[in-house]
Amino acid sequence: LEGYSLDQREEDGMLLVRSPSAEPLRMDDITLNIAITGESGAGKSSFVNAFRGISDEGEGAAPTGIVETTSEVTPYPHPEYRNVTLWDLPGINTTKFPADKYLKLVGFEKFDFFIIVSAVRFKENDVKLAQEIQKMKKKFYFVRSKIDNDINAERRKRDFSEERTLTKIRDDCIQGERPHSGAK
Ligand SMILES: Nc1nc2c(ncn2[C@@H]2O[C@H](COP(=O)(O)OP(=O)(O)O)[C@@H](O)[C@H]2O)c(=O)[nH]1
Ligand SMILES: [Mg+2]
Repeated sequence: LEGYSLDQREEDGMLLVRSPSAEPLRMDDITLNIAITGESGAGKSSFVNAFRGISDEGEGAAPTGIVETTSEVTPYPHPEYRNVTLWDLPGINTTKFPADKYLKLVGFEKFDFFIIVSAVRFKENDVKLAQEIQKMKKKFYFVRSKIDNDINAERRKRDFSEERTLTKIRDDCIQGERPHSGAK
């Protein structure tokens, strides 16, 4: 948001977005529907819970687990920003939701943008989905999950460096996002 400024109102902590010229825009007048997507087991539901600041066992938490737990599109309101809703989507590689029909089946129109979660790199299914999202003139962000597992696995190596491991993971994700790579 170039030229815009953010102000926090003292009385209630509400964020006000001030456009360069016009009246301030109240953050709670804008509804945001964020779709959380990715392969089954990637950590979508865990991400939803983390984003909402609740534990996986907390009241109203999105169910998480080692088997696919989400077969419906489920809304989770943000506890603080009432206008923000996170939508926990089904895994993209499940037979019930083949990649080419996925966006239609989940009702993509209602989402403002997508967050694609992956526990590895930006894989074939993610690339396909990202392309479909772009075709629908929507935006996506990529979130790499389970970094803690990778760090722990690498830690055993003699020349271990957390910094280097993180850089490697980051580069690998960026590489996967480029067209023609990874999308065989
Ligand atoms: N170590 C670790 N485990 C995670 C992370 N995110 C998710 N998991 C675990 O991975 C499994 C699948 O997560 P879930 O959120 O249910 O994946 P979903 O199928 O994409 O919704 C669960 O056992 C989670 O506890 C993470 O960042 N680190
Ligand atoms: Mg899930």
